[in-house]
Order: sequence, then structure tokens, then C-alpha cells
Amino acid sequence: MIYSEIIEKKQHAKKQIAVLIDPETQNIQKLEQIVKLATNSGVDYFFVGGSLTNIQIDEVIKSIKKLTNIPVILFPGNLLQLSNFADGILLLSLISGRNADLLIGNHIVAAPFLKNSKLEVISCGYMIVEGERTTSVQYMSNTNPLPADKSEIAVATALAGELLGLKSLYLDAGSGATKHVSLNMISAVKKNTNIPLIVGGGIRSKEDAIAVFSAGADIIVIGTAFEKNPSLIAEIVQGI
Ligand code: 1GP
Repeated sequence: MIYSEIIEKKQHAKKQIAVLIDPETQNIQKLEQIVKLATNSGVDYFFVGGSLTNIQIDEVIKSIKKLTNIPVILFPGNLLQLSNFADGILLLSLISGRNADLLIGNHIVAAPFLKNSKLEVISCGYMIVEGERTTSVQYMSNTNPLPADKSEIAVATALAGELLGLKSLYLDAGSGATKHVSLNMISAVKKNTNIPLIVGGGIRSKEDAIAVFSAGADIIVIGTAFEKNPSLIAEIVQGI
């Protein structure tokens, strides 16, 4: 089971890396290159999802699965990004926002599908953090992000998610963010919660990855940097 693997690695302080595959931005050669490099480097998970849905997510996941045994976890940007070909799904509740559909509405629509699927469901308190510019996730979710310099609000939000029984937390600066979430915010959330902490958005180098892990992330998610330069995968995995 994916969640027990996450917990076990967390307990052994094994830092975990997820490669984000946005189906929109992948051509098949690039996708294969990233999947092969990630598999050879020993990354822990593939996350699949994005803001728009122009192509069949099933096909993208089947292409990944042909090349690797690494678990594929849906990171859905919308309801069109559900697939029985994945191994699991991060059931994201956007707890940093006040958009009822993204807090609970879409989950109700998806619940019968999820109940009938073999997908492992991992509930996740998803928090978008303000950056220097508006990211796709901010715009598409129609929500205000957490203020970047207000770690106490991030802590209170994360705590509320944990108290509600969510199984994981995700601090996201948004794909392609110019900077990752501040180390101060990551360590404040980490100190005050016990469930696995996922951090993504704007992590572009080995140094970024090490800093974000040292601040307390259990899993880091990298998409844009690997799309631009797939050889970074080996460098970052080896670096940590
Ligand atoms: C976005 O956290 C992910 O939700 C990954 O972001 O594309 O900036 O690596 P990047």
C-alpha cells in the first residue's frame, strides 16, 4: 500500500521524491525519457495531474506504467483527471481556500467512482502558498493563497486539516513558481503536525531540494525543473 510505504519511509527519515507529470506538457519522447531517468535514479512516486485536460489521462498513465513499477498517484487538477490505471489518488481538499467545490463538492461527485475503483485513496489537505506571480493553480481554483510570510496561518490551516482526519498535507507554491515555499513556513508546519508533509512548486536544484527536506518536508514534488532538464533527476536524487 502506498500510504504505509510513505509512513514507513517517514519513520526511517528516508526523504521521498515525487516526479510530477503534467499530461498537457508532455510529448511521448520526453515522457519516456523522464520516466526512464526517474526509474533508474530511484525516485519514489510519479504524480500525474495538471490544470487543464486536453488529452486522455489514461493513455499517459499507461505509457508510464509500461516503463516502470514506481507507483503512479493521481494529483488531479479537475474531475477529468480520474483514471483506474493509476495506483492511487491524492484526494485533495483545498483547505487554504474557500471554494466549496474544491473543499468537498468535487469529492462528492467523485466518491462513487472512487468507491468502485481499486485506487488507493490518500486524503490530502492541499494548501496553495502565495508567490511573486499568480500561478495556474491559484487562478484555476479561484481562491486566495496563504500569505507567504504568515506561517502561523499555514500552521493553523494544516492543524485544522490534521484534526479533521486528513492523512497528508501539501504545501504548494504552484507549478513553475519562481520560489519554493519558505523554509520558515515548512518547518513551522512540520513542528506542529504529525502526518506526512508534501512540499512542491519552484524546487529547481539540488540545493533547493536539500533545503526543503531539511526544513521538514517528507516528500518533495518536482515537475517544471525536470521537464526543462531531465538530467537534473539523477543529480537531485543522488544529492539527497
Ligand atoms: C506543482 O508542486 C508541483 O503542484 C510542482 O511544481 O512544476 O514548480 O516543480 P513545479
